[in-house]
Amino acid sequence: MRFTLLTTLVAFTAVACGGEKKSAASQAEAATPAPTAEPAGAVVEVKMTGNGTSQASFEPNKLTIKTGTTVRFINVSGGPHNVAFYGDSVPKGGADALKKGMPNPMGDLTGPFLTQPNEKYDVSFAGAPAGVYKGYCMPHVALGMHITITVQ
Ligand SMILES: [Cu+2]
Repeated sequence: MRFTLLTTLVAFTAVACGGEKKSAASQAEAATPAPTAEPAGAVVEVKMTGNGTSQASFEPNKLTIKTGTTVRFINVSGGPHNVAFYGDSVPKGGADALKKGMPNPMGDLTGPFLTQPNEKYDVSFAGAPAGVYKGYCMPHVALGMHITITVQ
């Protein structure tokens, strides 16, 4: 005996759940402007340059600083530029220090794009453990726009 069991019971249960309401108030916090006060410690300037097509670099692209120094990145030419650090390159505790020292991040250890001429971005190395911090510029990483910061 053969039984042909035909159970094509397709149940489309369209459950309309309208219970997720997100408050718009939480988005207002992101618009807080960065403080313009000068940093307390030493400031070292790094220029971000480029010709808009084939060349882009940090100048200098290697520097040695002391813990507590602020590195000021300046958009000189060929922007937009930014500075981001490789999380797996920094010494232990370095990522936590950078998270505090990098205002308005776009992502993990990733500074915002600088689009205006002479726009500046300060990265504070306050509390940063000694070691080597390797960074790059997101728009120009393919052009080799890297930086190595050694904290002593
Ligand atoms: Cu760049």
